[in-house]
Amino acid sequence: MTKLVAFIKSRKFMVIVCLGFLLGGYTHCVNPVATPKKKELAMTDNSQSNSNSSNNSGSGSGADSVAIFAATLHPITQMRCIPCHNSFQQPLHAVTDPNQAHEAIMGSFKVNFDNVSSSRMVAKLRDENHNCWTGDCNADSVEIENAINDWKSQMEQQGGGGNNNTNSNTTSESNYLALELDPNNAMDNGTIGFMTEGATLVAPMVQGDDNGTTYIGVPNGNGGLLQNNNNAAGIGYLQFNLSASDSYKIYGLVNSPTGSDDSFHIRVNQGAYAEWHTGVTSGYEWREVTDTSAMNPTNFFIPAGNGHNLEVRQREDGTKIAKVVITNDPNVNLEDVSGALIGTLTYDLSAILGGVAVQFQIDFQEFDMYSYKFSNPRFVLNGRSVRVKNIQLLVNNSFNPQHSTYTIVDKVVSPANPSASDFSMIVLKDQGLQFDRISFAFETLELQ
Ligand SMILES: [Ca+2]
Ligand SMILES: [Ca+2]
Repeated sequence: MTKLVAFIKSRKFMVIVCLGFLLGGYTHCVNPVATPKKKELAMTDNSQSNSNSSNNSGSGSGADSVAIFAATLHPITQMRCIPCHNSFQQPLHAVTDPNQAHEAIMGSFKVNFDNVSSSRMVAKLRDENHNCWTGDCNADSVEIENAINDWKSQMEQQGGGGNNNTNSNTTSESNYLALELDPNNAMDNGTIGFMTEGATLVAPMVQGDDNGTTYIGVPNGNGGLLQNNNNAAGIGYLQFNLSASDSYKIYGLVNSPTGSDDSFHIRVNQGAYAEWHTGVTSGYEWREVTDTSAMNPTNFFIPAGNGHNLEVRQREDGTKIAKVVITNDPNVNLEDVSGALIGTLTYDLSAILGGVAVQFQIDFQEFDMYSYKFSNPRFVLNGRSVRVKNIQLLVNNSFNPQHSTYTIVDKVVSPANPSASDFSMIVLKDQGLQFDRISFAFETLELQ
């Protein structure tokens, strides 16, 4: 009881102190240092599902993350952060309800159990002097770090987070993710974009680098201007897939410094060439593929299917092209077209399901330099139905409770409805595409 009184007293004291801060300078509560946008992006895809999972989001099998949080970090945020993070300053990790506070932290990736000292909750104090309460930001950051470490170790004791997953309902690991990406499978909603650096080249077409922009082109001094039947021409061939038959526009990100370095011959699937005069650019600029020096608008009919071929052929040497967008969208925003490749991971579950041939599949792509995006988790069921509950995604055999989107799955999947979840999940990279492998653990996986 005395502890509680002391706690309440100290809280009151802190509120008064902090109100003083507030009156002294309102901006104190407004995060003066922008948190990394990339990481914050990660909230958006998780928030919806997390809102349904307040009781167990973040908990591993058997571990109650909320209860442990309520006894470790939450008392500190409640005492130290209430003036701001209880009401108007996101994330609301100081609210009274431990479920809500827990979700605020997990949903916005403020703790990193894989590397506790790099957690935003710690770094904000240690590195950015964010509203320290003792005047010694380093000491305050250590107090937070110790609480998170305590939280983590209690989770591990209860069989939750941390390394060394021992769940017997665990798949084998995928190949390294870089090897699972499908080079012929770019995002496609009527628009695809790709770098030209994947082109198959015929000399004197070469690949080069302009201050970080990789391009293909024929260097000046290789014939000047060539007609489209000239066998000396340098060529780049690019493969692509499209999911819809349609009439497409093609755009290129080109660098055409002079009137003698501003044209290509372009064709698709061995069709007629368009004599594409890009016009002179200032550095790299997006230009629509047109035909003749009159720059007539040109459409390319391309059927649905894989293995289409775009030929970029020398006309004037010295013309460079770095990216291509092919689209049927008249309002396409060329800067926003993702060239990200997607891959599909497939796991054989027969060893878990007594030899019955059932597979689990999930799509992924590199989302940004910090993270992957996983989507469309689903089962290939061979006519069976399977009860599935609490799907944990493991990166290099380690479950990070922040990756909780699919932990709330609790359903029977059937051939008519094989999807495990409609939500996407942003997953923090561990060692990167070249080294990360993914496996999955299921709390429940049973044939019906
Ligand atoms: Ca020209
Ligand atoms: Ca030239």
